[in-house]
Amino acid sequence: MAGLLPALVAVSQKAAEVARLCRAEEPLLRLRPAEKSGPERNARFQRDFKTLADVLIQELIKHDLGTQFPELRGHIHGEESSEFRDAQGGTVTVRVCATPGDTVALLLAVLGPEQTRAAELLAEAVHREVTLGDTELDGIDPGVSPGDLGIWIDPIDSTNEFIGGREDVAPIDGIAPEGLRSALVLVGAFDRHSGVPVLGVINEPFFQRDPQTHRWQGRYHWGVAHGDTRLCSLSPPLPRPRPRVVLSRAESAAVRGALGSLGGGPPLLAAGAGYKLLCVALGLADAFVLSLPTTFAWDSCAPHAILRALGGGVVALEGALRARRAGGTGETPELRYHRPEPGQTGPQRWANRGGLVAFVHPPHLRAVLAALGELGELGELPG
Ligand code: 2IP
Ligand code: CA
Ligand code: CA
Repeated sequence: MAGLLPALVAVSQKAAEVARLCRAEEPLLRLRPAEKSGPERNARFQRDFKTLADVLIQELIKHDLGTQFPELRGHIHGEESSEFRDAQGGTVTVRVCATPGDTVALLLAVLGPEQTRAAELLAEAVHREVTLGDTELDGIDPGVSPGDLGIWIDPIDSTNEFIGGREDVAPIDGIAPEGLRSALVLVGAFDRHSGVPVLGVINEPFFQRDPQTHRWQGRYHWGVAHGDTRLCSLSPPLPRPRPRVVLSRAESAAVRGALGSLGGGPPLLAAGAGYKLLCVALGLADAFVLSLPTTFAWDSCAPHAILRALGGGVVALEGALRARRAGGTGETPELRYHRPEPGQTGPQRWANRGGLVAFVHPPHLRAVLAALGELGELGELPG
């Protein structure tokens, strides 16, 4: 079905524009984030927050895709609930209304009447038509019907870095360890029946700053992996002889040490699950390993489709190590996105509970599993 990929890219561009607006305009910078609690909170952080940008971006993506592709309605999922606390402590369901004026009125219910300028700026961005100057996208037919797909949205990945807003974090070996750079918009499509990711868009709203205007400029990447079709805006990176690994700061010393022993240098540390997955797609790292259950379907679906388009993939670490111990020699099964985890509630239904390994070149996956297999035998891996 032609048209879906450009639509995914267009919504990611609109989302990126809203994210940039929230960091650029004084009335929006002053909006306070809401703290997540109970099952909504990610255990990765002591305190977990969402901003109005997270909720509004998710709703605009749902709205725009559902309007263009009615077959997708009811199958567009995302990290956030559409509820946001209003100025009085009540809840408002955030959505894109029929007219900009109605959206302003709804946003004012969340923000309070004194925030008219903020509400207007946001509504204007949400209702704006996005035109893509990317004609290459129009000719791409992934050969799959929207009626067979589901969507996972992470409206802003690395919300903590988005809120912190550090602008001038120097990259180490090409990888930004933290800061705004790691805040990304992730939109992925998976096959409703098999759960395999087939289309992915990663948008970097804060890729670089224009030296003249100092405004942030973004960029995006896309991938298609369906049947025998493999298409990507990126070229497959050249493999290093020994894999360089990127890790979360939350990873244990044992895991860091085992992966450092692969010979590709000490693991690089970076914020943002999506950003680390992107680093692998860009070839800045050969593998992203996560031994903790702190990512979710919305974090990995879009980058996973791009990694598949490049010839790689994302596997569950725990399952891959188990298969390796059992002497499995075949391909390691990859993460799927269509079925909630039985017995779990809330976001935990969609957690990548067995951790993950993301790679482009299968020999790197095997090297990582061999290094961590020994740790697992020593009982030093969580789970
Ligand atoms: C988070 C975000 C964090 C990541 C965590 C994700 O998503 O990407 O940065 O932790 O796993 O769930 P880390 O930075 O240690 O990799 P969000 O910001 O959307 O909650
Ligand atoms: Ca996320
Ligand atoms: Ca998020």
